[in-house]
Amino acid sequence: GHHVSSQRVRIRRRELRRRSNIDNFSSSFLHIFKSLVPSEDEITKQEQLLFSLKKLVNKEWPDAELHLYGSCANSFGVSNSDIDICLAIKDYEISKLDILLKLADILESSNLLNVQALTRARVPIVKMMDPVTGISCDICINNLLAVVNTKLLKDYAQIDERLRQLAFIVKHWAKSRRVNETYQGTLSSYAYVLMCIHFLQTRDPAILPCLQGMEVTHKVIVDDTECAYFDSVEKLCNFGVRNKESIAQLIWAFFHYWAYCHDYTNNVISVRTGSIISKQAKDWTRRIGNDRHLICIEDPFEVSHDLGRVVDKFSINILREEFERAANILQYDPNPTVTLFEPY
Ligand code: 3AT
Ligand code: MG
Repeated sequence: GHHVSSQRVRIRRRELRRRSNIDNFSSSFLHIFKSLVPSEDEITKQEQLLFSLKKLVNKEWPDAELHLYGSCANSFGVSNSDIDICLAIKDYEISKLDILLKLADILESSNLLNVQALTRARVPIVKMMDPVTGISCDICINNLLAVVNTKLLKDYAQIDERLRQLAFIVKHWAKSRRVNETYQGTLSSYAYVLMCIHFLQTRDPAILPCLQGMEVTHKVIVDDTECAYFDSVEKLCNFGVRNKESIAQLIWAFFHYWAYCHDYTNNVISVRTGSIISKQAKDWTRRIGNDRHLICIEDPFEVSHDLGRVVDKFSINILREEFERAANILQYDPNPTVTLFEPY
Protein backbone atom coordinates (compact mmCIF):
# COMPACT_ATOMS: atom_id res chain seq x y z
CA GLY A 1 0.00 0.00 0.00
CA HIS A 2 0.82 3.65 0.35
CA HIS A 3 3.13 3.25 3.33
CA VAL A 4 5.36 0.71 1.65
CA SER A 5 5.76 2.66 -1.57
CA SER A 6 6.55 5.93 0.19
CA GLN A 7 9.16 4.13 2.25
CA ARG A 8 10.68 2.78 -0.98
CA VAL A 9 10.89 6.28 -2.39
CA ARG A 10 12.62 7.43 0.78
CA ILE A 11 15.22 4.68 0.47
CA ARG A 12 15.84 5.43 -3.22
CA ARG A 13 16.41 9.11 -2.48
CA ARG A 14 18.83 8.28 0.25
CA GLU A 15 20.71 6.05 -2.13
CA LEU A 16 20.84 8.81 -4.72
CA ARG A 17 22.34 11.15 -2.19
CA ARG A 18 24.90 8.55 -1.19
CA ARG A 19 28.23 10.29 -0.92
CA SER A 20 30.51 9.63 -3.82
CA ASN A 21 33.74 9.64 -1.82
CA ILE A 22 32.97 6.94 0.75
CA ASP A 23 35.94 4.82 -0.47
CA ASN A 24 38.28 7.57 0.69
CA PHE A 25 37.61 6.49 4.26
CA SER A 26 38.68 2.86 3.79
CA SER A 27 42.27 3.44 4.83
CA SER A 28 41.19 5.21 8.05
CA PHE A 29 38.81 2.38 8.91
CA LEU A 30 41.54 -0.18 8.23
CA HIS A 31 43.85 1.78 10.49
CA ILE A 32 41.26 1.59 13.30
CA PHE A 33 40.79 -2.13 12.63
CA LYS A 34 44.54 -2.77 12.94
CA SER A 35 44.76 -0.80 16.17
CA LEU A 36 42.09 -3.05 17.72
CA VAL A 37 43.67 -6.40 16.79
CA PRO A 38 45.40 -8.05 19.78
CA SER A 39 49.20 -8.23 19.72
CA GLU A 40 51.23 -11.47 19.48
CA ASP A 41 52.35 -10.82 23.03
CA GLU A 42 48.77 -10.78 24.27
CA ILE A 43 47.99 -14.04 22.49
CA THR A 44 51.05 -15.69 24.04
CA LYS A 45 49.87 -14.58 27.49
CA GLN A 46 46.42 -16.07 26.87
CA GLU A 47 48.01 -19.38 25.91
CA GLN A 48 50.20 -19.32 29.03
CA LEU A 49 47.17 -18.77 31.23
CA LEU A 50 45.22 -21.55 29.51
CA PHE A 51 48.17 -23.91 29.99
CA SER A 52 48.50 -23.22 33.71
CA LEU A 53 44.74 -23.53 34.22
CA LYS A 54 44.79 -26.90 32.42
CA LYS A 55 47.37 -28.18 34.90
CA LEU A 56 45.29 -27.05 37.87
CA VAL A 57 42.06 -28.53 36.54
CA ASN A 58 43.58 -31.86 35.48
CA LYS A 59 44.89 -32.44 39.00
CA GLU A 60 41.27 -32.67 40.14
CA TRP A 61 39.66 -34.04 36.93
CA PRO A 62 42.27 -35.88 34.81
CA ASP A 63 39.96 -36.30 31.78
CA ALA A 64 38.57 -32.80 31.73
CA GLU A 65 39.37 -30.48 28.84
CA LEU A 66 39.56 -26.71 28.67
CA HIS A 67 38.44 -24.97 25.47
CA LEU A 68 38.81 -21.32 24.65
CA TYR A 69 35.63 -19.93 23.14
CA GLY A 70 34.10 -16.54 22.40
CA SER A 71 36.11 -13.67 21.03
CA CYS A 72 39.53 -14.92 22.14
CA ALA A 73 39.05 -17.95 19.88
CA ASN A 74 36.61 -16.87 17.14
CA SER A 75 39.07 -14.29 15.70
CA PHE A 76 36.73 -11.38 16.48
CA GLY A 77 38.45 -10.42 19.74
CA VAL A 78 39.77 -6.91 20.28
CA SER A 79 42.86 -6.41 22.43
CA ASN A 80 42.50 -6.48 26.20
CA SER A 81 39.22 -8.40 26.25
CA ASP A 82 38.38 -10.90 28.92
CA ILE A 83 38.78 -14.49 27.83
CA ASP A 84 36.06 -17.14 27.87
CA ILE A 85 36.92 -20.74 28.78
CA CYS A 86 34.72 -23.82 28.77
CA LEU A 87 35.51 -26.69 31.13
CA ALA A 88 34.35 -29.91 29.46
CA ILE A 89 33.79 -32.85 31.81
CA LYS A 90 32.21 -36.07 30.56
CA ASP A 91 30.07 -38.47 32.61
CA TYR A 92 30.35 -36.52 35.79
CA GLU A 93 28.73 -37.76 38.98
CA ILE A 94 28.52 -34.44 40.73
CA SER A 95 26.15 -31.71 39.57
CA LYS A 96 27.23 -28.80 37.36
CA LEU A 97 26.76 -26.50 40.31
CA ASP A 98 29.08 -28.57 42.51
CA ILE A 99 31.69 -28.63 39.74
CA LEU A 100 31.47 -24.85 39.58
CA LEU A 101 31.93 -24.48 43.33
CA LYS A 102 34.77 -27.00 43.39
CA LEU A 103 36.45 -25.14 40.53
CA ALA A 104 36.14 -21.86 42.42
CA ASP A 105 37.81 -23.56 45.41
CA ILE A 106 40.70 -24.81 43.30
CA LEU A 107 41.31 -21.42 41.73
CA GLU A 108 40.98 -19.62 45.05
CA SER A 109 43.65 -21.78 46.66
CA SER A 110 46.17 -21.15 43.87
CA ASN A 111 47.36 -17.64 43.04
CA LEU A 112 44.28 -16.37 41.19
CA LEU A 113 42.50 -13.19 42.27
CA ASN A 114 38.87 -12.06 42.60
CA VAL A 115 37.51 -15.60 42.25
CA GLN A 116 33.73 -15.46 42.14
CA ALA A 117 31.21 -18.22 41.35
CA LEU A 118 28.12 -16.77 39.64
CA THR A 119 25.82 -19.72 40.15
CA ARG A 120 22.53 -18.03 39.30
CA ALA A 121 23.50 -16.45 35.96
CA ARG A 122 21.81 -17.66 32.72
CA VAL A 123 25.13 -19.35 31.95
CA PRO A 124 26.69 -20.05 35.40
CA ILE A 125 30.39 -19.16 35.48
CA VAL A 126 33.42 -18.70 37.69
CA LYS A 127 35.11 -15.32 37.20
CA MET A 128 38.71 -14.65 38.11
CA MET A 129 41.80 -12.56 37.37
CA ASP A 130 45.29 -13.88 36.80
CA PRO A 131 47.85 -11.54 38.42
CA VAL A 132 50.73 -12.95 36.31
CA THR A 133 49.29 -12.02 32.91
CA GLY A 134 46.72 -9.45 34.05
CA ILE A 135 44.04 -11.33 32.12
CA SER A 136 40.48 -11.72 33.46
CA CYS A 137 38.51 -14.77 32.52
CA ASP A 138 35.12 -16.44 32.79
CA ILE A 139 34.95 -20.23 33.01
CA CYS A 140 31.71 -22.09 32.28
CA ILE A 141 30.97 -25.81 32.44
CA ASN A 142 30.08 -27.99 29.42
CA ASN A 143 28.75 -25.15 27.27
CA LEU A 144 29.79 -26.99 24.14
CA LEU A 145 27.40 -25.25 21.77
CA ALA A 146 29.37 -22.08 22.40
CA VAL A 147 32.57 -23.95 21.51
CA VAL A 148 30.99 -25.07 18.21
CA ASN A 149 29.60 -21.65 17.30
CA THR A 150 33.04 -20.21 18.08
CA LYS A 151 34.54 -22.51 15.43
CA LEU A 152 31.84 -21.56 12.90
CA LEU A 153 32.63 -17.85 13.33
CA LYS A 154 36.35 -18.51 13.08
CA ASP A 155 35.85 -20.52 9.89
CA TYR A 156 33.78 -17.74 8.29
CA ALA A 157 36.49 -15.23 9.20
CA GLN A 158 39.06 -17.12 7.14
CA ILE A 159 37.09 -16.88 3.90
CA ASP A 160 37.27 -13.13 3.29
CA GLU A 161 39.22 -10.60 5.35
CA ARG A 162 36.46 -8.03 4.99
CA LEU A 163 34.36 -9.96 7.54
CA ARG A 164 36.83 -9.39 10.37
CA GLN A 165 37.35 -5.77 9.34
CA LEU A 166 33.62 -5.06 9.27
CA ALA A 167 32.89 -6.92 12.51
CA PHE A 168 35.68 -5.17 14.43
CA ILE A 169 34.33 -1.78 13.34
CA VAL A 170 30.75 -2.77 14.21
CA LYS A 171 31.76 -4.14 17.64
CA HIS A 172 33.85 -1.04 18.33
CA TRP A 173 30.90 1.18 17.36
CA ALA A 174 28.52 -0.91 19.53
CA LYS A 175 30.79 -0.69 22.58
CA SER A 176 31.38 3.08 22.10
CA ARG A 177 27.64 3.72 21.74
CA ARG A 178 26.71 1.33 24.58
CA VAL A 179 24.50 -0.90 22.46
CA ASN A 180 26.50 -4.06 23.28
CA GLU A 181 24.93 -4.65 26.71
CA THR A 182 22.53 -7.58 26.80
CA TYR A 183 21.45 -6.85 30.38
CA GLN A 184 20.30 -3.42 29.13
CA GLY A 185 18.33 -4.94 26.27
CA THR A 186 20.84 -4.41 23.48
CA LEU A 187 22.74 -7.05 21.49
CA SER A 188 25.66 -9.37 22.31
CA SER A 189 28.92 -9.32 20.37
CA TYR A 190 27.97 -12.76 19.06
CA ALA A 191 24.74 -11.31 17.61
CA TYR A 192 26.64 -8.47 15.90
CA VAL A 193 29.08 -10.89 14.28
CA LEU A 194 26.16 -12.99 12.98
CA MET A 195 24.63 -9.80 11.54
CA CYS A 196 27.92 -9.11 9.73
CA ILE A 197 28.18 -12.66 8.37
CA HIS A 198 24.60 -12.58 7.14
CA PHE A 199 25.12 -9.17 5.55
CA LEU A 200 28.15 -10.45 3.58
CA GLN A 201 26.30 -13.64 2.57
CA THR A 202 23.61 -11.50 0.96
CA ARG A 203 25.76 -9.01 -1.00
CA ASP A 204 25.56 -9.28 -4.77
CA PRO A 205 27.92 -10.89 -5.68
CA ALA A 206 28.15 -12.66 -2.33
CA ILE A 207 31.26 -12.11 -0.20
CA LEU A 208 30.59 -15.14 2.02
CA PRO A 209 28.98 -18.50 1.23
CA CYS A 210 26.48 -20.32 3.44
CA LEU A 211 28.65 -23.01 5.05
CA GLN A 212 25.66 -24.88 6.50
CA GLY A 213 24.17 -25.19 3.02
CA MET A 214 27.21 -26.97 1.59
CA GLU A 215 28.67 -30.47 1.69
CA VAL A 216 29.18 -31.56 5.32
CA THR A 217 32.84 -31.94 6.29
CA HIS A 218 32.45 -31.29 10.01
CA LYS A 219 29.75 -32.75 12.20
CA VAL A 220 29.25 -32.87 15.97
CA ILE A 221 26.20 -33.55 18.07
CA VAL A 222 25.92 -31.33 21.11
CA ASP A 223 23.00 -31.58 23.56
CA ASP A 224 20.88 -33.37 20.91
CA THR A 225 21.56 -30.62 18.38
CA GLU A 226 23.34 -31.66 15.20
CA CYS A 227 25.93 -29.10 14.16
CA ALA A 228 27.08 -29.82 10.62
CA TYR A 229 28.69 -27.68 7.94
CA PHE A 230 31.49 -27.34 5.38
CA ASP A 231 34.65 -26.43 7.28
CA SER A 232 37.38 -26.87 4.62
CA VAL A 233 37.42 -23.10 4.31
CA GLU A 234 40.96 -22.96 2.91
CA LYS A 235 39.30 -24.06 -0.35
CA LEU A 236 37.11 -20.97 -0.31
CA CYS A 237 39.75 -18.24 -0.09
CA ASN A 238 38.72 -16.84 -3.49
CA PHE A 239 35.00 -16.98 -2.80
CA GLY A 240 34.45 -13.24 -2.42
CA VAL A 241 36.88 -11.88 -5.02
CA ARG A 242 34.21 -11.08 -7.61
CA ASN A 243 32.80 -8.56 -5.19
CA LYS A 244 35.03 -5.48 -5.18
CA GLU A 245 33.26 -3.45 -2.49
CA SER A 246 35.63 -1.58 -0.21
CA ILE A 247 35.46 -1.81 3.56
CA ALA A 248 34.09 1.75 3.84
CA GLN A 249 31.34 0.92 1.34
CA LEU A 250 30.42 -2.19 3.31
CA ILE A 251 30.30 -0.32 6.62
CA TRP A 252 28.06 2.28 4.99
CA ALA A 253 25.80 -0.43 3.51
CA PHE A 254 25.63 -2.41 6.77
CA PHE A 255 24.29 0.51 8.76
CA HIS A 256 22.09 1.62 5.89
CA TYR A 257 20.53 -1.84 5.84
CA TRP A 258 19.78 -1.92 9.57
CA ALA A 259 18.61 1.72 9.60
CA TYR A 260 16.39 1.81 6.52
CA CYS A 261 16.01 -1.53 4.76
CA HIS A 262 15.49 -4.35 7.25
CA ASP A 263 11.86 -5.35 7.69
CA TYR A 264 11.65 -5.55 11.49
CA THR A 265 7.97 -6.53 11.41
CA ASN A 266 8.25 -9.64 9.28
CA ASN A 267 11.82 -10.83 8.84
CA VAL A 268 14.43 -12.95 10.56
CA ILE A 269 18.07 -12.99 9.49
CA SER A 270 19.47 -16.51 9.22
CA VAL A 271 23.16 -17.36 8.77
CA ARG A 272 22.13 -21.04 8.70
CA THR A 273 20.30 -20.56 5.38
CA GLY A 274 22.25 -17.52 4.18
CA SER A 275 18.97 -15.74 3.58
CA ILE A 276 16.06 -13.87 5.14
CA ILE A 277 13.28 -16.03 6.53
CA SER A 278 9.89 -14.98 7.81
CA LYS A 279 8.88 -14.59 11.45
CA GLN A 280 5.71 -16.43 10.48
CA ALA A 281 7.67 -19.53 9.49
CA LYS A 282 9.42 -19.55 12.88
CA ASP A 283 6.30 -18.70 14.85
CA TRP A 284 8.10 -15.67 16.22
CA THR A 285 5.16 -13.34 15.63
CA ARG A 286 3.87 -13.14 19.19
CA ARG A 287 5.43 -12.28 22.48
CA ILE A 288 5.92 -15.46 24.50
CA GLY A 289 7.03 -14.86 28.07
CA ASN A 290 9.84 -12.37 27.83
CA ASP A 291 10.69 -13.11 24.20
CA ARG A 292 9.35 -10.25 22.09
CA HIS A 293 11.16 -10.86 18.79
CA LEU A 294 11.46 -7.15 17.94
CA ILE A 295 14.68 -7.80 16.00
CA CYS A 296 15.18 -11.42 14.95
CA ILE A 297 18.56 -13.10 14.57
CA GLU A 298 18.41 -16.88 14.33
CA ASP A 299 21.16 -18.82 16.10
CA PRO A 300 22.88 -20.97 13.44
CA PHE A 301 22.64 -24.17 15.52
CA GLU A 302 20.01 -23.62 18.22
CA VAL A 303 17.46 -22.61 15.65
CA SER A 304 14.70 -21.94 18.17
CA HIS A 305 16.96 -19.36 19.78
CA ASP A 306 16.47 -15.73 18.73
CA LEU A 307 19.52 -13.67 19.69
CA GLY A 308 17.32 -10.61 19.56
CA ARG A 309 15.13 -11.87 22.38
CA VAL A 310 16.94 -9.66 24.91
CA VAL A 311 15.66 -6.57 23.07
CA ASP A 312 12.56 -4.92 24.60
CA LYS A 313 10.19 -2.18 23.46
CA PHE A 314 12.50 0.54 24.84
CA SER A 315 15.83 -0.81 23.72
CA ILE A 316 14.59 -1.51 20.18
CA ASN A 317 14.19 2.24 19.71
CA ILE A 318 17.63 2.95 21.12
CA LEU A 319 19.11 0.37 18.78
CA ARG A 320 17.30 1.64 15.69
CA GLU A 321 18.18 5.24 16.49
CA GLU A 322 21.83 4.22 16.76
CA PHE A 323 21.68 2.43 13.40
CA GLU A 324 20.19 5.58 11.86
CA ARG A 325 22.76 7.79 13.53
CA ALA A 326 25.56 5.60 12.16
CA ALA A 327 24.04 5.50 8.66
CA ASN A 328 23.64 9.27 8.61
CA ILE A 329 27.19 9.86 9.82
CA LEU A 330 28.55 7.64 7.08
CA GLN A 331 26.40 9.51 4.60
CA TYR A 332 26.99 13.13 5.56
CA ASP A 333 29.55 13.64 8.32
CA PRO A 334 32.88 15.18 7.25
CA ASN A 335 34.77 12.95 9.74
CA PRO A 336 32.84 9.69 9.86
CA THR A 337 35.77 7.66 11.19
CA VAL A 338 35.80 9.84 14.32
CA THR A 339 32.14 10.75 14.81
CA LEU A 340 30.92 7.17 14.41
CA PHE A 341 32.71 6.12 17.62
CA GLU A 342 32.04 9.19 19.77
CA PRO A 343 31.17 7.90 23.24
CA TYR A 344 27.49 7.87 24.08
P1 3AT B 1 33.46 -9.82 23.45
O1 3AT B 1 34.66 -9.44 22.67
O2 3AT B 1 33.75 -10.49 24.76
O3 3AT B 1 32.48 -8.68 23.57
P2 3AT B 1 32.49 -12.44 22.64
O4 3AT B 1 32.40 -12.95 21.23
O5 3AT B 1 33.46 -13.11 23.53
O6 3AT B 1 32.72 -10.88 22.52
P3 3AT B 1 30.50 -12.84 24.66
O7 3AT B 1 31.57 -12.64 25.69
O8 3AT B 1 29.19 -12.10 24.77
O9 3AT B 1 31.04 -12.51 23.21
O10 3AT B 1 30.12 -14.36 24.54
C1 3AT B 1 31.10 -15.36 24.53
C2 3AT B 1 30.74 -16.49 23.58
O11 3AT B 1 29.59 -17.18 24.03
C3 3AT B 1 30.40 -16.05 22.18
C4 3AT B 1 29.55 -17.18 21.68
O12 3AT B 1 30.37 -18.27 21.30
C5 3AT B 1 28.80 -17.58 22.93
N1 3AT B 1 27.50 -16.92 23.06
C6 3AT B 1 27.27 -15.70 23.57
N2 3AT B 1 25.97 -15.42 23.58
C7 3AT B 1 25.36 -16.50 23.08
C8 3AT B 1 24.01 -16.85 22.85
N3 3AT B 1 23.01 -16.02 23.17
N4 3AT B 1 23.75 -18.06 22.32
C9 3AT B 1 24.73 -18.92 22.02
N5 3AT B 1 26.03 -18.66 22.23
C10 3AT B 1 26.34 -17.47 22.74
MG1 MG C 1 33.94 -12.55 25.58
